[in-house]
Amino acid sequence: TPPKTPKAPQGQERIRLNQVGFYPNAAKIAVVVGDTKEGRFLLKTADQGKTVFTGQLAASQPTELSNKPTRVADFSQVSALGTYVLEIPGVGTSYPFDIKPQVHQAVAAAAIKGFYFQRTAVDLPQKYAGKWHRPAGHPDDKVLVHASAATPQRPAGTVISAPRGWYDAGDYNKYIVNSGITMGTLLSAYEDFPQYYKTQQLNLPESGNQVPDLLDESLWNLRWMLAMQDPHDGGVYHKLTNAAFDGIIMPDKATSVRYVVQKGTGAALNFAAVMAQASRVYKGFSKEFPGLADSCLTAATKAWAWALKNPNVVYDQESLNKNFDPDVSTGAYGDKDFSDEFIWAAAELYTTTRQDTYYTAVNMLPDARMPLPGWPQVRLLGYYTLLRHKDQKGAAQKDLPELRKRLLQLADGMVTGAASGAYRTVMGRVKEDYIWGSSSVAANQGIALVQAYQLTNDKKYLQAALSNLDYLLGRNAVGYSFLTGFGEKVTLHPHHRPSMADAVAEPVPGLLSGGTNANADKQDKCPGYTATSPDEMYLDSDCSYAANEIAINWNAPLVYLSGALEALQQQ
Ligand code: 9MR
Repeated sequence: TPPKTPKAPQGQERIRLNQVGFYPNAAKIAVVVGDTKEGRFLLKTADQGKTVFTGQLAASQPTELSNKPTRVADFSQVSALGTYVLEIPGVGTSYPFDIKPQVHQAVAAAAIKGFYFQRTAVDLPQKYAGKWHRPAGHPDDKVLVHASAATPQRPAGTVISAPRGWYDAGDYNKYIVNSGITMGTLLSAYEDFPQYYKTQQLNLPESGNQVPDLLDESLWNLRWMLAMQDPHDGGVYHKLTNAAFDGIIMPDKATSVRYVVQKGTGAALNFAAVMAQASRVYKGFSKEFPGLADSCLTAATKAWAWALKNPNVVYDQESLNKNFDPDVSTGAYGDKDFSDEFIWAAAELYTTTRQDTYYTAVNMLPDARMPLPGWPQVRLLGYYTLLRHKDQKGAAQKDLPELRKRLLQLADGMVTGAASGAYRTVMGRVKEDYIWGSSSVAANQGIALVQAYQLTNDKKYLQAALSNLDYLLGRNAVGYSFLTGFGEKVTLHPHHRPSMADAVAEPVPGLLSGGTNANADKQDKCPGYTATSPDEMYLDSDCSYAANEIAINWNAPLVYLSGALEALQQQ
């Protein structure tokens, strides 16, 4: 039974900080929530309690959404390496944290390894998966074409094979739209920081080949995506799914019939964008993967052609269920506006092929908005790609100054916000940030800031990006680190079937909880929410699927943000 009255956070719970730690030469901030006297704070070594620094708590404004008093402990000037705690007389002592170079190296690695744990169709042996080893689930080598996807060449009930790929989230289905932004983000991490990823070691089965582990892992999903295209017409199935969600069982115990369902414009364009980018990226590894880059490009152009012919095929699960059997009740990812998917796919195809026709086929700058990326909104993925390849001659050149200006405006707004917010983070000052999967909002804001840094070399953007990694690892209104395996007050009970059904106490590591969600209590109705404001609507319970699920499109921007900060910190 849930507690009736919310317990006021005590002692160390009131001290909000990145529970992993800080780079020696970067900002180091903790925020104390609740009434606190002005006064000293002490930085002490964690093992011996030796005081290495004394500072004054600074007055700050109340938290934006819950109106709680705060004070700030800024110990940025400390750069001596070590493991420390922060002691605040009258409040308590913080969780321990490190000050050291490469302090987020393990975070960056675990965030990608998290994808390995989501692999379908393969055993995860102990050698790579440690105590979370498990037998293969969902081989997906005998998948039925659902009635909604029937064609003369592939009538309903046709058996196709589409193995591999990652489980989308806490459920066991595979969705093309959500794989789109996920793969785009991971491949972009590689395109922006190839040197960093060439040295990263993840202990994957493929580790040791000549390919960066990030690209080995991404290939697991890329190969599945390729199988989701109907070779007869170039269209792409929206998802590969059960009719209904599996129960809370291990993958190998989940053996319901699997379907590919209706083709759609969203799936085709996400697919085209990913395949075009993958063609560019994997071309560098044609010795290891002969023919792959060409296959990807062919697949991309076919999906693009399908989308031009079918520019507005929405995936509408309700009407699908009215017209076809069996009913499908799994995740919908039912976007209705494809203008941004057209922009993204055009940008990737143009960049890979250097053909202007892709660029000029689409209204690339329909308005001045710069919407933060999320699964239904991928416009900025296209803009990032155009700016990343800004030296490429062609039709985009005339627009680049404008795109650069807009991106820097977006980033400048974030920098200003971080400086003035109660938690000194970009994330979380307005309730609109606390959507389903808000952790990905924080991470995607961070990516926008890293892009701005790449264009300008201005460190203020990097600092603001780092503030959002601090948010994800504990400096937030609920004081949680949302990354399983990292921190002391950390997500322990994600809505994630393997973590719930296995016999291991700890959840699978390296998975990012969706995090605080203003409407989670109404959406999942899990008992136990005590929040009175949007920034506090989080519950570390495995029934809170609206605030505590994990998902590939949330892990991917964490991969990018943590990897980028690590890569750039080393420079
Ligand atoms: O991330 C999705 C979020 O934006 C939607 O509001 C929500 C409800 O439709 O669905 C989320 O995606 C879920 C998907 O539908 C099924 N797999 C789990 C995903 C994360 O919760």
